[in-house]
Amino acid sequence: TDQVAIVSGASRGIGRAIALLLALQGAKVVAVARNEGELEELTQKTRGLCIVADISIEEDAQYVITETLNHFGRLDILICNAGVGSFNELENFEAAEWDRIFDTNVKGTFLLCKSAVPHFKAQKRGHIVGITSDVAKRTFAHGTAYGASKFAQDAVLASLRKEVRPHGVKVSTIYPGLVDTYFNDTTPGSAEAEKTHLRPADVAQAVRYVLEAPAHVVVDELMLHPLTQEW
Ligand code: NJP
Repeated sequence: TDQVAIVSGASRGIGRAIALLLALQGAKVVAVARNEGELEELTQKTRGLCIVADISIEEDAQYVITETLNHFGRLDILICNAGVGSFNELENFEAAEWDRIFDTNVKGTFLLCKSAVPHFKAQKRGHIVGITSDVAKRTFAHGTAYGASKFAQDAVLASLRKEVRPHGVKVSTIYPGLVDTYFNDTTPGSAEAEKTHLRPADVAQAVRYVLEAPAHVVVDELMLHPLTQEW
C-alpha cells in the first residue's frame, strides 16, 4: 500500500520491528525517537522519513504530525509505541522518575493523538495503534509507576476509541507480555530467561493483524504472551 505510518519509539525494540514490517509491506514509514543515530540507520532500511523528537514535549509531538503531512501529504496510521519503565519499591521510587515514566507513556500518547486526531477526523479515516502492556490489566510489586502509567495510557486509548469511532477512525490497543528488547536498560538476548520472551517481530505481527482488519472491523484489544509466561 502507499499508506503513511508514524511509529514512535522506532529506533529500537518493538517500534523498530513494527517500522521494518510496515516498510516491507509497502508503507511509507515515519520513524520517531530522540536519538538520531539508530533512527538514521533504520531509515536507510525503510527508505522512509525519520524525525528526531521527544514525544513528551508538546511542540515535538505537533512537529511529528505536521512534518509528516508536509513531507508525504497524507497520514493513515499512528503507532503509539514509545515507552519507558523502571521498577522499585514505592518508597524508594524517585518522584522525577515517576514523572519521566508518566510523561513518556501517558502524556506522549496523549500528545501524539491530540495532533493526529483532527486530521484523521477530517478525512473520516485513520488508525491509531497503542502499544501498552499486559500490566495495563494486572498489578505487580515494584510496578507502581510503570503499571499505573500503563493503566492510564490504556484508559486514554479506550476513551479516545469512543470519541473517534463515530468519525470512522479506529483505535486498537495491543497488550504484550514480556518482550526481549532494550527496555529498562536491558540488552536483547543477554539473560537466559529472555530466550523465551516474545520477539519484537511477534508484536509487529500483532500490529499487522489489527491494521489488516477489513474497513468495517476494529480490533479493539489484542493481548499476546510468551507461552512460558505465567501472568
Ligand atoms: O523498549 P526499548 P521496547 N520520545 O527501550 C523510544 C512496551 N512494552 O521496545 O528516544 C520519543 O527497546 C526509544 O528511543 P530514544 C513499552 O512500555 C515493552 O520494549 O532514542 N521516543 C526507543 O526507540 C513501550 O511502550 C515490554 O531513546 C522515545 C523506544 O522508545 C513499548 O513496548 C513489555 C521516548 C524504546 O525501545 C516499546 O518498548 C510490555 C520519547 N520521550 C510492553 N522515550 C517489554 N520489553 O518486555 C523512549 O508489556 N523513546
